[in-house]
Amino acid sequence: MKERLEALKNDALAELAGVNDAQALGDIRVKYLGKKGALTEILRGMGALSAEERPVIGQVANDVRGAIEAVIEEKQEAFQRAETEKRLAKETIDITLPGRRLPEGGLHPLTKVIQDLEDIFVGMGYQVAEGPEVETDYYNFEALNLPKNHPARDMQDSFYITEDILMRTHTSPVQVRTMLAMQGESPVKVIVPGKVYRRDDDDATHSFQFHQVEGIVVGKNIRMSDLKGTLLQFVREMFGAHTEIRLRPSFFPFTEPSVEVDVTCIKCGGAGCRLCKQTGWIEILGAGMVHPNVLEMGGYDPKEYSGFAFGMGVERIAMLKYGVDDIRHFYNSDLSFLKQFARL
Ligand code: FA5
Repeated sequence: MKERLEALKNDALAELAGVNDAQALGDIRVKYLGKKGALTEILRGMGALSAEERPVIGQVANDVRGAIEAVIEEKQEAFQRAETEKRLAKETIDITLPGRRLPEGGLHPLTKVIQDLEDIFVGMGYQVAEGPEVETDYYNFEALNLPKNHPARDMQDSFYITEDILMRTHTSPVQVRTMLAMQGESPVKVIVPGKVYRRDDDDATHSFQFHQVEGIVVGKNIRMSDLKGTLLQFVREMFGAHTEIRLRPSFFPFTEPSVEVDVTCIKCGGAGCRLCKQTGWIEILGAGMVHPNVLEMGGYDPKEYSGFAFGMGVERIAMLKYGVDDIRHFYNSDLSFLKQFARL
């Protein structure tokens, strides 16, 4: 039996010497040491041995198993090492190559302008609020002193969802919403950025969906000069310290008096150019003193409180600030356009 075991060992080692892949190694392990392998087969005959012989043969069998296993293990490690080396050689990184720039995102110019606007007004003590884009006829028009069939409704044609629900045409509905939320507390000092919708021309300066920022201040002794000072401060922070403003009389049903506000032309500084149609001024927003009816609908007694409000088109501000000549650039998702703003 001892000879058979020695012979098995020699066979196994001879076979192992010629092996050069992991698969063949596994096969040899099964063939010689597996449950149905050659070694088990021989050891089945142990029962026939005498009590003295059994431990001796047992020892030999263990030695044979140990010797075969040692070679298998050694070979396995060698295969693994070779495999790792092959992989490392394949994955070698040339650290002398220049780095590859990862694609870098940036904020959309309209987002940037809205953030700038918020920073400026928060710096003046305003809070930032929001309102629904799907609005009731009441807040969008009636609470703003625009009863049904009022001719001024024609200035803001809208997309209706039902007779009484529409996509808001401006951010002004948040004026009364804000006043009601403040429940008579003062001062109210809020700006409201957001999307608005109009059935309007689709051209270089008009879109059916655009952004506005509304501002509303209500308190005691709020005057037109406060509105003017606030807007002057705003345009100087937005467009530069030398910017001037001009207030022209206008009409909005929800403010009285109402004004259109112009800034000195960003391009020519007021001298006159094509952008400002040789006037030196560019209109940027509508504003005025909150109409007494609107104050009342917001729960503020117009005999005690007064206020101002303004509403500007964000696209208009962005076009002026960045010299963009067509509003549609903002919506086309053209990366070569948008990338210019990524690092501003
Ligand atoms: C209003 O929407 C008033 N709610 C503003 C207001 C608020 C007045 C508070 C008084 C007090 P107007 O319709 O003029 O006003 O629009 C304001 C700005 O939105 C315009 O100056 C313009 O910059 C922008 N705007 C208007 N229509 C469009 C459009 N179709 N596409 C892009 N921007 C537009």
